[in-house]
Amino acid sequence: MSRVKVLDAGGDALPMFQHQGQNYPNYPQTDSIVNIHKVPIRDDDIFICGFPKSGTHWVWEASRMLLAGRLMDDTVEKGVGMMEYAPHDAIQAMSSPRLLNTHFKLSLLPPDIVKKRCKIVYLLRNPKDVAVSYYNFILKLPNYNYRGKWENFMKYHVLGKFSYGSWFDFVLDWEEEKLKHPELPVLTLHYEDMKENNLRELRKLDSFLGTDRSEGFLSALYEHTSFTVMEKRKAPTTPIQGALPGVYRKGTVGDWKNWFKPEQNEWFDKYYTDRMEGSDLNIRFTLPRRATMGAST
Ligand code: PPS
Repeated sequence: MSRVKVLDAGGDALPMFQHQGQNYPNYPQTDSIVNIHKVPIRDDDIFICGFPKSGTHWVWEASRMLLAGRLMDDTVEKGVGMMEYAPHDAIQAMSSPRLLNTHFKLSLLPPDIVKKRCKIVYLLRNPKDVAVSYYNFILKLPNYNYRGKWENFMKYHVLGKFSYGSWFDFVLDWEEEKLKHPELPVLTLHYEDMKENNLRELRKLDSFLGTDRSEGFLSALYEHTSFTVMEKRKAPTTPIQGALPGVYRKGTVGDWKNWFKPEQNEWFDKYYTDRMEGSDLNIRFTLPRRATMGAST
């Protein structure tokens, strides 16, 4: 394990932490990455899992309010329960039921999650928007000083050279693990479905978590977790309060069209077809026009 500089295709460096052949973010303390598989798991732990930039903040926010049964106005972010980031003694000190989150593959997480059949909310988002979101996020990270160009970032990101590796390896690993463990309670949510009709998706989340909130509460939650409200509410107030810059960026489906040049798109589509052959995942890269009724704005 070591701190490394990973170069993009144009030679611009990204600082990362390397562990067991995989790159991770360059967090100030990295014990939580190295020891993630050792976190003691409780029967009633709830997990939100997804590749970075799949909507984790959004779903974490909705889930914690469903569990609490009230809307919250604080600037607390999901980092408090992020297994590879938060100090593990802090995670140990959390009261039950704990709402934990991670960008790790299931196969690298504590085996007790599967043994104890913990509830998992699994998030998916189309990998073109994920790449765009990740690139813009990294550009804004103050300690990264990354100035690389999109065209030098995209392919390397897709090929898995940067933090958390490849979206393809991640989703295929999860698909395989879910098939291996059909007994696991997993709710799969797609970012695109949430953008299309988040009230519908919140109802699914409510039912999965067993929180059984009223329609009135769900409508209020829908407003309270809309992009515009969250972006405003979570604005950084001090260097340690609120969201990291760039977390709440655009919150749309299809922004990739503003970034992918035709030849990049062609390369990507071919790569996607090759890698996803045999996968049953249905990923939507765009939404039909006017398909965003009930969507968060
Ligand atoms: S992280 O840092 O990996 O945990 O990021 P993550 O939270 O998974 O994903 C960040 C993207 O989610 C968008 N986002 C939202 N979209 C719609 N509605 C709400 N409320 C919302 N909250 C966050 C956020 O803007 C990032 O996407 P982009 O495309 O960059 O805007």
